[in-house]
Amino acid sequence: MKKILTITLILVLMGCDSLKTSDIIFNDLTVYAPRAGNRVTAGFTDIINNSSDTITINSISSPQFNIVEIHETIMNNGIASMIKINTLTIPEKQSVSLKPGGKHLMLIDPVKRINEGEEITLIIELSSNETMTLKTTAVSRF
Ligand SMILES: [Cu+2]
Repeated sequence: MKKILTITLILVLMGCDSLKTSDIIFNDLTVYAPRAGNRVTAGFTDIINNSSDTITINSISSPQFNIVEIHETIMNNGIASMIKINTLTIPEKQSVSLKPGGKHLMLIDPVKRINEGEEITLIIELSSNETMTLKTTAVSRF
């Protein structure tokens, strides 16, 4: 009996490790090319967690930007300001939208001038130690 319990426990632990990143979808990933003379730009996406595990994004980085942060827009007496979020959690079978006026990606300090159509890579690090690499092309704000 003890042996069966042990085997069951191992299977459960393996189950936790077998998060399939293919179950995590970044829909409509949009990154804007920074405006001329501007060293900050924004990115938006809908993150869909189709897995049966809660996922947490611990960090996001990009070879094209020195700093990538997740921000949330908050209203204070009618004035919008942004705060940095350190981690972003998406419960199982749920989604989180990064959209204008809400949570968003803030891409700061590009390593070189980024023009419309240039490839942007985002490296997503999950708390499960898995890494996802996303690619999109910078679009114009106008
Ligand atoms: Cu921001």
